[in-house]
Amino acid sequence: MKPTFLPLDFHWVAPRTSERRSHRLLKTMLQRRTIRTISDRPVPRSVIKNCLRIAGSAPSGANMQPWKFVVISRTALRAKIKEAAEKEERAFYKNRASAEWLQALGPLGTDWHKPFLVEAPYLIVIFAENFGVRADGEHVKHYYVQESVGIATGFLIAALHQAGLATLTHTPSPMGFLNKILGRPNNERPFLLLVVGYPAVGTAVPSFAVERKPFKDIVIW
Ligand code: IYR
Repeated sequence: MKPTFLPLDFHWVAPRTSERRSHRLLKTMLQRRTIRTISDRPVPRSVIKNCLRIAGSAPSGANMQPWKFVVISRTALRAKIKEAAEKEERAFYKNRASAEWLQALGPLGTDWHKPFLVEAPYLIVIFAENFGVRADGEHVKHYYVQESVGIATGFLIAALHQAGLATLTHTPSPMGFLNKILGRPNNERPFLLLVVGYPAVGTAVPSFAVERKPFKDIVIW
């Protein structure tokens, strides 16, 4: 297909303004924490919608946008997901995880209980489309699926945080049960389960995870 182009709508920002904005954003983003106790306080649907639009604006390989976001607020569905996730997690903590892995998780204080799956007002399951399926059933190749969906998920987490919500990136393993419960086709693979809401009263976070690596350890300039 012959490329066609549109003029870019770029919003120029003075260097001083860039500095100010990046600093403000840094302060906001450094306050983001993964939490594991989430209240049932309702979240405006419109906020979730706007954040999903932000996620869907992420760059992707050949602009294939190989993602699907399944938003779950229905209690019965959340209960089913909790039951299935806890079944996998029980096996994970009991048998599947290596001693080394369990040791790495020690400071997080996690176990197989996942009450947040029914307590949080929203679960968002992010699916990666390994390939696309056209209306006529033809398959469409997707490129850099992991990278693209990872970027979109990063956008989503950052957007929800800036909108004043808290998240938990939950990865029950394996996650195949999500296709079944949510009726998703086999070109879609569960990528991540994002739990969204407000922190429950008294939420605490593991002290070790507050630490971020020093700049010099993460950047080679
Ligand atoms: N999926 C399990 C275990 C787990 C694994 C990692 I890596 C974490 O950073 C946190 C938890 C669970 O959700 O408990």
